[in-house]
Amino acid sequence: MFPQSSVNLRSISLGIILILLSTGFALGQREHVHALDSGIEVTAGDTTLRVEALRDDVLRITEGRGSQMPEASSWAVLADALSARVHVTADRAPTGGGGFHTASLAVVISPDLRLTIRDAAGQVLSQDAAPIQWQDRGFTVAKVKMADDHFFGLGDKPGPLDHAGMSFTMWNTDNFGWQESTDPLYKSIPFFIEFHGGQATGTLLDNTWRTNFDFGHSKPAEYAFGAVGGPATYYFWTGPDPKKVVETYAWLTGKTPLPPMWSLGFQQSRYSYETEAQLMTVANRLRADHIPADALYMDIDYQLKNRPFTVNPAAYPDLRAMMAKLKQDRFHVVMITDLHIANLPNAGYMPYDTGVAGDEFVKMPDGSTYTGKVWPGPAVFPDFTMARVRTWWGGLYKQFVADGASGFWNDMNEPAVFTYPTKTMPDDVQHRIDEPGFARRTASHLEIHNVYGMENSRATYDGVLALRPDERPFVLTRASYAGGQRYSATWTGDNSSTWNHLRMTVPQLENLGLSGFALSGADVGGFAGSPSPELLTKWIEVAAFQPIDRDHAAKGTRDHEPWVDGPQQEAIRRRFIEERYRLMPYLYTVAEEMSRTGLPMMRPLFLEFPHAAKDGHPLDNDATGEFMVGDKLLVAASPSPEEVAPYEVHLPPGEWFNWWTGVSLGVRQAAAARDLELRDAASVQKPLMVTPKLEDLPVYVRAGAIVPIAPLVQSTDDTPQGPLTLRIYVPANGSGAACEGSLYQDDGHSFAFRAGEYLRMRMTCSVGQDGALTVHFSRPEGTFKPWFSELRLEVFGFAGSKPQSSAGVVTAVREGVWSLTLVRPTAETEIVLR
Ligand code: NBV
Repeated sequence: MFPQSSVNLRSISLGIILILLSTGFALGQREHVHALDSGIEVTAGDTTLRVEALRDDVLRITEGRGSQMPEASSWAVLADALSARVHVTADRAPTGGGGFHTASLAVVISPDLRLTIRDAAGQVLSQDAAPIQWQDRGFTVAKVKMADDHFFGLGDKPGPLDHAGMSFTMWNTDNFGWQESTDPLYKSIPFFIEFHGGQATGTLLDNTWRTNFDFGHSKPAEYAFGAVGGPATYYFWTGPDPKKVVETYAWLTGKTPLPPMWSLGFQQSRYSYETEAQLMTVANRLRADHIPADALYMDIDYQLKNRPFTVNPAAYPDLRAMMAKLKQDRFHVVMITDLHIANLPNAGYMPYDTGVAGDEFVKMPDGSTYTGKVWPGPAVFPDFTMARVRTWWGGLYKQFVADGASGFWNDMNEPAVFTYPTKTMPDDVQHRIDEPGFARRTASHLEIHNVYGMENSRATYDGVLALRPDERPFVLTRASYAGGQRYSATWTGDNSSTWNHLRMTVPQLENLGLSGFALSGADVGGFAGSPSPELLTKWIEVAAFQPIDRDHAAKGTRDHEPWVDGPQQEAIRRRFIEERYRLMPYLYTVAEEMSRTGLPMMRPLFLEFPHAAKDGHPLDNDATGEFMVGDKLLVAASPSPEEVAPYEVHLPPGEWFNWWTGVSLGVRQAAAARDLELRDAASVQKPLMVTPKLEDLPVYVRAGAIVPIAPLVQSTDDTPQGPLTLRIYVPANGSGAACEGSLYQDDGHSFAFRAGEYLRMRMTCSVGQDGALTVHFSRPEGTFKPWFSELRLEVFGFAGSKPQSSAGVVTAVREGVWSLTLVRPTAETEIVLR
């Protein structure tokens, strides 16, 4: 299977010495090869390259200069993954260097330390274009790039979904009013997916310093990544299925925990609802106008002089009483808590006083506490890379948690600093590290900057969890690093109220989802500027299908709430928010899958359909406004939402139903190659043409899908009245056709699900030779008793006329759609319609 022959580890030393003598000298350098039980280490010149197999399909690659190899520590990679190793089989490298293989990968290191990685079939997955280049304290790793290589991931980078031909920097930056070409932004997620011909690999450059990525921008036939300092350590793995790549990234860096269900509801925010009266007016209007909503946000103006963890009593006189009222009205309140603690000695300001007493703040090299100007004026900054500082920070939430706040919002944690020219702390600020796997030491801000925000959100998550151990915390962070999804949801920061920003939400949230941040949103309506009525309406429509649906606006902009612009606009907006709530059983089921597998809720098409196009290109490159919600729904927003001309909708091969009408579009073929000539050929599928309308958003559902929906509620805290509906989309291809779906439910807020208090139902259906439709329910899992006692099946695409069932009365909903209501199955059950 592999090109190299396998040999006993011990017997290769003589061969290697001979090879060393012949090739090492020829290259003017001497190599040393050490076969390791789980990999190999080769030294040539002043560089050592070590490749270790953590799993058959996952490699850890480290390069060191001189005798120094970086410490095996990580802020991103979980301890279990970090210490995982599998045994490998050493291979003789005929021209020197060395190699090994596992069941899925073969590694060859050339005498000059170029690394080549192949899959089990011998296909090259990754090949160094040159040996590592060391520069000053930094390095660059360059790989061979193929013309049809596509690149995804890298967190919140704006611009097209596919990063091919572009280059990026990672340095967490507060970029108010960022645009499509702005780089860097708030987060550093140095992970990317390389995709070609339907197959994918993953690479995580686990380096917290300023890093850079170049996907054929400077050299079309190379892609490269590097850093200005820190370890040359990266992980490489194969899918080859792109979903598997994302799941393996989650194995390395962790998953988004199951969020409280309310955080999937509609969220209303503004910078700022300045008084309790204002906030209550918004809450009351949402209810009076029957716009479903779950969360309200309190931005910085609730505080006294912008001091974190204070409340301005003139603005919010009785927080606890207000929260209690809102809770009764089924609202959850999220409070902002910035990390810059006002530098306020002798003023009775608790966060400062306890922080100084406990030595919690970062310092300058001379030992003085670092002070920078932010919202409260001069401020000091917690040293979040120390466990005990995070515990202290977490304790600051005690009062707000006791008052009844449901979630917390960590803003400005790049960290943003106003006065310093770099808009952040000086490079030489000292951070103390106290973290398993790391030597206890101080590190400069250059090393810690990119993880500072993640450690802030970690402190918040852990702190709130400790204060309320039975509730799932909800934390929203602006800055983060790889792995930050373990602690927090995120949003895309200060976007703008423009059509282009609405369009950009799709690729940006998709890339965030691929990069672990499966629970992400963009400010609905745009933060900076004021959206036109039409822009706000369209944005509310699209965001109704995105993971976090939060309407937010900057100071000084016009109102953004769904009711502004009059009843016609409001009616459209309400209809889409209502659809989100009807879909909540599906969304929550998808969220649970996310928490278990790491797969994002919002997915690019290539993740579900890697082989959709004949030439292997990702379908998303043709269909830039389209995204999947879970694996069943496809939302086809306009790729240029400001235009009135019809746009192309590219559906992946197979049969699709219109979600709104339930009508099948028929079976579609594999998509065209990007080549226009081929595209016009009769054998390939032409895209659908859709004429945009303000009140419509095309949504399609895959044939074979079973999608659970619920009766409308105004808050996820409400109990839906009536049966849960399962929409069943029977494929047209007759007998043997199958469908499947599942439903996950639990109490929506606690950890009781871990003790088995959940409900999981799996459903399948099939069409028999006689045309009968059998719906099969496997035995429900878990002990949770859901709100519904009845199930309503709604069957689309069933060919039979006037079907009947022994399970109950089948009625026509409308032409071609049948319904049947039955008692919720508590054991394995089969229902037949014929
Ligand atoms: O806290 C105020 C804002 C907040 O509304 C926004 O969402 C953050 O991204 N914050 C930035 C600070 C001021 C921005 C101008």
